[in-house]
Amino acid sequence: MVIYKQILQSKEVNQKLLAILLDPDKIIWDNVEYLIEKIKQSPATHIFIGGSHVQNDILDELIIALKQKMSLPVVLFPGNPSQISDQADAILFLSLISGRNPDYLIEHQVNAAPILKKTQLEIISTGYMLIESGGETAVERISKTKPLDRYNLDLVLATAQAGEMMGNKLLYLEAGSGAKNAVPLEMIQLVAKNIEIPLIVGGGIIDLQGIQSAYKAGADLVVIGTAFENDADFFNTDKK
Ligand code: 1GP
Repeated sequence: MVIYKQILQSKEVNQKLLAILLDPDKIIWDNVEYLIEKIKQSPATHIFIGGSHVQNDILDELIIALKQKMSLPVVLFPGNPSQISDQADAILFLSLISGRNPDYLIEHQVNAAPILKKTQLEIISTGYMLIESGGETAVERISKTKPLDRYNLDLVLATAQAGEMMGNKLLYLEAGSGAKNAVPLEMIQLVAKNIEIPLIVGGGIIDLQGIQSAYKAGADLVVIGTAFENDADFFNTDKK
């Protein structure tokens, strides 16, 4: 449990973590070297890899390219059980606990378990909570689940606590990739204060201020996908 241990240790000393989310389907292969350079110059501590329709061959190829050029841990963040690659270091073994679709609560996990058993991947069970963010997101569409009401803090907290009690090692508050509104800070604060396990926050964070605010509210790890996808200089504070 090397990667999870590192996350726990960082939390203990209040060292905040940052994951850049790469969607292999959106990668332009001619730009991979450039992208890797930009990731190396960024404050990222982890690479998350995932997407809605990722093909395995691309997945392997991308992770191999990343691993050749950098030492950041590569963590799979799969949309479905086909997105497993032995080339990665770990996988977020997600359970969509905000929803009530059994496929995303247990069915995909049952299908993935025998495949994962044959790999060396570190399995990190993660309670994944989709939060309403002002429009339909890909997670909502694909999982056919409703997000949690962003104003129903009691329900969000109860869900997070149930996720922790079920034995999840991480909790992920997700607004959805490209979300109009990120997870409310008040919600991050409430959940962070009331759970022991590390808290991941992502979706719709579009500036550096947004990252800092999420950290300040209690996020242990922030995920940035779209903003870096749109601008590889996103983390470069000297650019303006
Ligand atoms: C999506 O939380 C991640 O799963 C990242 O979202 O693409 O909006 O940064 P963005």
